[in-house]
Amino acid sequence: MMVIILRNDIIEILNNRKGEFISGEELSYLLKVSRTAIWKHINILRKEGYEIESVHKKGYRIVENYNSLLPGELIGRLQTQTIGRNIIYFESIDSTNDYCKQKGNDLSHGTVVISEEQLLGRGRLGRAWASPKGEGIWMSIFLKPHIPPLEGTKLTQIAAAAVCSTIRNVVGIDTLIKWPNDIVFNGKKLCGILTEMSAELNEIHYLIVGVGINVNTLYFSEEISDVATSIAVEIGKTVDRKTLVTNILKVFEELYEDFIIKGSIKKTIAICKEFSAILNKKVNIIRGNSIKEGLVIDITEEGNLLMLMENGEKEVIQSGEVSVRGLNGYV
Ligand code: BTX
Repeated sequence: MMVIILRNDIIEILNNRKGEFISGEELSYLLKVSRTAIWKHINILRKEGYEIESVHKKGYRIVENYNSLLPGELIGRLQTQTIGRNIIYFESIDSTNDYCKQKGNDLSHGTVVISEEQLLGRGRLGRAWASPKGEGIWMSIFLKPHIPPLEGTKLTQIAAAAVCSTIRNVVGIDTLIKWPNDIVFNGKKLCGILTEMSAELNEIHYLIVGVGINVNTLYFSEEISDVATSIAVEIGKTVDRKTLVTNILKVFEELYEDFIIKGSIKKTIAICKEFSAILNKKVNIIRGNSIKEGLVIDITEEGNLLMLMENGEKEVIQSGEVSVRGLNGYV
């Protein structure tokens, strides 16, 4: 652990004085370790993906890595207390949610696992989630909330509210939330959320909120090109993923604390309603082989859908196993 802290400190110093060379001697003085130790850790940081120049008699200088989500690039911009204060980064992994599951309680609350690509990214019900290298945000937030397991689905609503409002604020496009777990724009999917948990009947061991956002992807495979879009496709230019990640985590933490500490999900539900893609619309509710049509009349304080069904009866729909489709296509 100490060595990781030391490497984070090296990155912080180099980042704070970007463009400047800092001698090995100064780093060794500031961090109270030998120059050889500094040199050793600089080499490890390079292997992790940081671009650090070294020039004889001048020292070390970090090269801005605009395209990466390396922890050292994120930590300095984070404005959270706990969420994302520990970031585990991969260039490539099967699935960030699976990594969290494998590590389970070894991870600390608030840890964020992030990867440049996922080889086996997953959606709900065993569906695949395309996660091409460097093009999106593929991350999992690991949490240990003291709430009843049935309340766990509210974390999906919190994440959806955080992602949707952040994209609106940072990028300026009118994204909408397609209950329960997608963020859409122009009827296509920009982001999907997969919440999974390990729990007993009345206690959550841990909960994983997986968030996949298509940020700079320009081409989608044929299978998903009808349903998928990205921020870059929609606005015609690439977007800095770091700004998005750090802002999403900030809003997520605010809404999460409202829920866990103050016991209030009101703000989250208000966002989910304000930016809902399906409120006051007719949709099909698909559960296995059954399809039912109805009008969405509310999103309840519990985060469920209140529907007026074709037979005139009102029905509360919980997220779990249902898919929601617009009558003419995806939304
Ligand atoms: P979902 O089941 O609602 O959506 C999956 C469906 O979305 C697929 O069947 C396909 O049609 C479509 N799809 C696949 N890839 C994409 C994409 N990149 N963009 C838009 N549509 C797509 C949504 O599940 C939940 C996705 C969560 C992904 C995150 S990424 C980090 C974490 N790790 C992991 O393995 N999953 C989560």
